Amino acid sequence: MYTNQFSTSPDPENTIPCSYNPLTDEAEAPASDRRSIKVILSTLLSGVFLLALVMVLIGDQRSEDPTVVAVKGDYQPYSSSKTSEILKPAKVSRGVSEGVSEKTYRLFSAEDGASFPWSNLMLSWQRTAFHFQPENNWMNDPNGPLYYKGWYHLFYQYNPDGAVWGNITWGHAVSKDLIHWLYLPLAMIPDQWYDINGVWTGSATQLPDGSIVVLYTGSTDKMVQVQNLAYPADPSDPLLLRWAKYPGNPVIIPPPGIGSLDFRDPTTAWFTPDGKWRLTVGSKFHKTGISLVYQTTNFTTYDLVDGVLHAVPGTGMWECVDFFPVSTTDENGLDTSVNGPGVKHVLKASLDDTKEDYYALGTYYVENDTWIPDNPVADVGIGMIYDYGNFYASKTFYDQSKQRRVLWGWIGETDSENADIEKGWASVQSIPRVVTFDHKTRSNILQWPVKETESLRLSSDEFDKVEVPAGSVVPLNVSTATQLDIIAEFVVDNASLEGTGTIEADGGYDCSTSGGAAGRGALGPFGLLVLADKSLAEQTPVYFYIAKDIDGHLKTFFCADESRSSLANDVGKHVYGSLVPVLDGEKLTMRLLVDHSIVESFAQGGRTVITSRVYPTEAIYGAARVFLFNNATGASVTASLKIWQMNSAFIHPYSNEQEM
Ligand code: DQQ
Repeated sequence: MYTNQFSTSPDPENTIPCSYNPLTDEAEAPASDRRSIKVILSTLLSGVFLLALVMVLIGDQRSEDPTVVAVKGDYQPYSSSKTSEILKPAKVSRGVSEGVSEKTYRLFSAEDGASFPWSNLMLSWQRTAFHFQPENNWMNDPNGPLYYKGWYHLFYQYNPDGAVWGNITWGHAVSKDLIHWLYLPLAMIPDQWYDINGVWTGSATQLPDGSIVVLYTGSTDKMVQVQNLAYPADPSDPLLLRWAKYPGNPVIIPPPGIGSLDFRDPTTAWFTPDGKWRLTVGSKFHKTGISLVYQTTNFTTYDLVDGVLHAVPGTGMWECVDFFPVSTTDENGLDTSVNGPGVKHVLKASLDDTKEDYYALGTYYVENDTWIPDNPVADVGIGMIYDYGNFYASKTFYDQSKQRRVLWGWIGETDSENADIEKGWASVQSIPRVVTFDHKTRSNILQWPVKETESLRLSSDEFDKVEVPAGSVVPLNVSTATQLDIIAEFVVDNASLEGTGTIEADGGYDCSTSGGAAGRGALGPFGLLVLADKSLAEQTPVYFYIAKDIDGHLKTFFCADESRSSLANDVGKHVYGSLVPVLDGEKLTMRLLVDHSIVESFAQGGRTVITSRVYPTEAIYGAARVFLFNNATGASVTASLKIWQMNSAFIHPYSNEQEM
């Protein structure tokens, strides 16, 4: 039976049964005092420690490389006087030698030539108005989201010292509605040997009596990844301002054969019929991504379950695994412990190698703690991605107050690190999205901005059945265009869809390799240009492309093209997207949330989602515009839209005097 009694002094009964082994002893640690995973896995895993050591060595060599700029705390702000200098390309790595995915995009600017002369005006415009971001400094993964005593809590990976990854603590904010936020004091800082190199990603579990436990990864004094337990120091405080770390930490250490740099990000726990809680931790053996399962009755002692929840060869390290049920019979979200008829389980892994959040739907077999994908061809890491744009390390939680499952993801930067330092912040969280099973396709999830987003809608403009002929751009007259919620519906004329004149062998279309919105096909691309200036020198197209095979079969793609999003030469510009299922009788629909430098785009009710991170230099403030476009050669399109101006969210520090 579960108990939630964590004493503040270590209880010998409840502490882990073996002492912590430092990194150098790891390879030789006798297995006798720990449970081993399946024999076959143990064999496969034995090489991982060596690999981890090699990674550490590579990391060390990097810091001696004269082309590497080691930036730790002492940052040189980007100054406009330097803008005309030819900057030598420089590499920098943050996180990799510590054993997490790369946390920097680029240090300086253009790889060839002068950096772009960013002005303060341009940089300040980039700050978002209704996405969550800290007041300043660096943020990455969302951590431990939960609803408690009337408040939504969001914790996040945060560097209180600067706008780059490092010194990772848990930032903390609360909200009544997932939109307006109050910044609270830091929840947990790296101050113990078992997390001194970082209070990394973790999850919260709410127990049936309403109490909360948090498990998070600590990077130890020896940079070993261990799992630690924390809990509210004062559970009567709805703001959960003070957190206690369990004195017996770490509660889980890397098992034999698992690399000490490859063991992180515990999930929310779920309760199983045998009276035990289970949770999973991401890892890898060689190039196979895996999720290990632990069971516990008290959250202080854990047993490694034989085997793995799931493994997919070739997918590399699995970070930030998330595992939760969805209902196949109704729209409600489900508590993490729910299983049985009418339930499928989503398994999501954030792929360290590609920085993408892959998921698949499948069945969880509690009797042997395995999860089997519905469609092995679209397994985790090789099939569907939550968001084809800039969105990583995501996490869901069950909102018991509204019976829904809510997803957050980290939207990172793709400008230069120097620009981030200059503007004083880096990264944003996505709009919280409700996740449901797609009852129509039955093969994917749907993501949709939480209903509360609509509370920010101000005035709106409606455009009914606007003709957008092949090869045209149509301006839409909206007052300002930097904070928008857009709903658009597109109808392609039937003659083009059915006619033989539009047949092309482009069934193998791919958003990323297609030449973007400028690449013309018979039936696409068509859609919206947002964050565009009057001359269209800057524009971010979000669009559909219908590909028609020689057999007349149609496939629809949903894409976003950043390649002309900025005149600056020192920002990332990608074309993202994927196939979007469109069922018989459905219209083509998209919803876009435009918030300064972020565009979150949802197609067909959230079947395919793309987040764009863009850095316009001209299409900012009052100069930003919206257009319809149709770059198809053989199809006329009619578009109907409703465009709301969006208010700014109230996101401020909490003060004690504040009325809560
Ligand atoms: N971020 C955390 C890790 C996690 C990674 C460190 C994913 O726990 O694996 O900041 O972005």
